[in-house]
Amino acid sequence: MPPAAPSTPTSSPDGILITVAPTGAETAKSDCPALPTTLEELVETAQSCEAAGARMIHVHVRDDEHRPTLDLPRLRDTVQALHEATDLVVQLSTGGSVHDPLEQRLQVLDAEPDSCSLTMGTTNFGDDVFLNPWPFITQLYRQAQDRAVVPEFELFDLGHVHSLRRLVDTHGLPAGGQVHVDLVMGVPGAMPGTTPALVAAVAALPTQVTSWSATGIGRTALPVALAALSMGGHLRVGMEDTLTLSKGVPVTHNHQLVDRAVALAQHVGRAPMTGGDVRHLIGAGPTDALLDGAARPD
Ligand code: KMH
Ligand code: ZN
Repeated sequence: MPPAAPSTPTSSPDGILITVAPTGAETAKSDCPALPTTLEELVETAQSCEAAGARMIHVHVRDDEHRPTLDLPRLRDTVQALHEATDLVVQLSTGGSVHDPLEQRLQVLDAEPDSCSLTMGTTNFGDDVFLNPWPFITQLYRQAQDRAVVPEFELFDLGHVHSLRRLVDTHGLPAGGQVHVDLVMGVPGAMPGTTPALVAAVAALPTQVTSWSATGIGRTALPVALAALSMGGHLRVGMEDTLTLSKGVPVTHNHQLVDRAVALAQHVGRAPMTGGDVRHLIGAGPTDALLDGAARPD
């Protein structure tokens, strides 16, 4: 099968990459029992979301008390379990929670994920500050290049878009040669989840960007998804970002958000990409399972 054409900021690809972010670090299990926080719940979620059309999973890990953790053995076990149970591209969060120290966030790559998130600047995050100083960004980026882990650049603000340009101009392309970004919109304190903000951010993307997705937090999830689809973007959905399907209707399983994204994409003639095409799109190498020819068919 030929590799998928990358979706540049101006093209409208036939396929869609749907990433699921099922857990996050900000919601308490006690407030939302449907949140997948155990390894068993996460694996079941990954399998259902893959069956629904997701091809990448953005992972935050929780401890036995359901609190966010960057414990390395737990991260390793999670990556391994997800690779064994699915063909999803496994992306570990290096953002962690707003309370995680930078040193621990730098160790995430030791768990050998396919991909890692990499936020391109500090941002206000509700009442908190999500800290991403430039030396941290560059150290994490160089590490990802050295270890052939494909970064997904998380852009919460227009300034982050310009920082990405600075990073790639200074330090070159990521492993795999592709530049995939996710525009995270609607965080209180960062760029709003609106069509004009998305248009401005996409217009400012550096030329090195080969694909982009968008995520709307909370009630901006649907407007951002519709705007992104109309502009040829890919989508990230999941309970990390939104806990309701509509006003007063809670999400009870992440696959509902994937189902909705697939249905919306179908309206504009776009079907979920194959796992192989997604790996070409973002420059991620095949998993061991794919190399062995042991993977499930796309
Ligand atoms: N939990 C947020 C503070 C990421 O995963 O890289 C950061 C976040 C971004 O979720
Ligand atoms: Zn995250």
